[in-house]
Amino acid sequence: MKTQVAIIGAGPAGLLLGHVLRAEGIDCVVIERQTPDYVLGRIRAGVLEQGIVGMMARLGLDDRLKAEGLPHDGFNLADGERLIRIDVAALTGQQVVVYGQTEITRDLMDAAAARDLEVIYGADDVALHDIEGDAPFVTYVAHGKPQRIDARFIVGCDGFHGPSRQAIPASVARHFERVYPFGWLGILAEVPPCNHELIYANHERGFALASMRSATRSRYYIDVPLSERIEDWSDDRVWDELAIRLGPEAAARMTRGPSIEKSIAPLRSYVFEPMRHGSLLLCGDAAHIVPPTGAKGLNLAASDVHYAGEALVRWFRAGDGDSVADYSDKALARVWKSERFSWSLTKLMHRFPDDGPFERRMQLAELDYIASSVAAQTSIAENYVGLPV
Ligand code: RFL
Ligand code: PHB
Repeated sequence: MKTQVAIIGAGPAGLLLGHVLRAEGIDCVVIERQTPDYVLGRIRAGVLEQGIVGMMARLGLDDRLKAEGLPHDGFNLADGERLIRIDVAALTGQQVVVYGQTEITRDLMDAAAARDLEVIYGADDVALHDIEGDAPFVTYVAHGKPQRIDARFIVGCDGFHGPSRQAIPASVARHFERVYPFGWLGILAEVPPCNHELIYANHERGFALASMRSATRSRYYIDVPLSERIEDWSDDRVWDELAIRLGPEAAARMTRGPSIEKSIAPLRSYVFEPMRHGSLLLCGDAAHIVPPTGAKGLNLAASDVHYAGEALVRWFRAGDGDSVADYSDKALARVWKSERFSWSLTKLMHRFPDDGPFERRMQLAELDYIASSVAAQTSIAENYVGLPV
């Protein structure tokens, strides 16, 4: 098979890029290892910046997002005693939208056939070849048979564990990484949220986040040591811990219920440079990971897709090679700022095993400063709604 752009991975980054390119009349094929149900079974992000909301609108794929997404004017930081509200709308003139990554992925998936976007699911042994030349190709195995797709560009949207990043030679690769000594235990339940806006809490006993998917579905997280096993966390134990960490006010309004999903995700900050090598571009988690504090991962994947889409459209329309050459620097400038925000909010809101009373006082002093300073709140708010693309 021959195409203009071969996209590896049908997560949100790969599907969004596929739609962006098809809307411009560029041929592309998306190659995914898993089945559609498996991809939709991964419960992840929940908070959308205006950037991805605008992209879905420009594609004409935002009917459900407009109907079901929950616009939020602010969110709260809690220090164990009080809620510090960050009035995002008043401070920036913008909102964020609470709408699950699963729903975005479903919207993109459902529209693929009608937009003539081909997505191949169940592709095994995906491998990239000749990425340094101008005729790269992808091989994979489908139903036991070897397959090959020739393309002008390959875009790796295959997440942190995919093969695309590995295809870039070690001689040009640079890795920047911080692994955190805890993970987030997440629980999804068919119960109304305890608060109409998100609460990120830093309690003596650790971090907690109250989030939601709808008026009847809640998403909560607590941080746990990496040594914890999910089997040791009954639903009751999770609810008890949430009630303590979120504080009495939220606990009084918290409705408990059986978990629909419960899992522990490790936290990591990671950046790979460069994000382009030869005819291969990387987008999303394939190139970088942020800890989920601040809700930047999916949004960063969308801004990469914006830059990559723009560069590829210029290349195919006008033969403009500079835009592809500049992709990595342009994307990385935004990536590093999101990395900084996610890392600083993670440091502010979590207890690290080596922290003593001094570090605790530093966190409380910073939270107190934020509570009293419009300048500090503005800085947090403008990062939370998303820096300009
Ligand atoms: P994905 O979603 O990992 O998709 C990659 C796709 O590539 C496929 N793949 C392959 N396909 C072919 N061949 C191979 N060999 C392949 N290997 C992998 C995979 O099957 C998959 O379908 O990456 P993408 O598209 O870059 O999207 C990134 C986002 O998923 C991620 O950044 C966010 O989920 C992060 N994140 C959050 N981001 C936000 O913006 N807001 C949030 O509120 C938020 N909350 C979160 C999060 C991530 C979390 N976890 C579990 C890490 C909360 C959590 C708990
Ligand atoms: C979520 O609802 O899953 C969520 C919300 C905010 C975050 C991370 C995850 O920072």
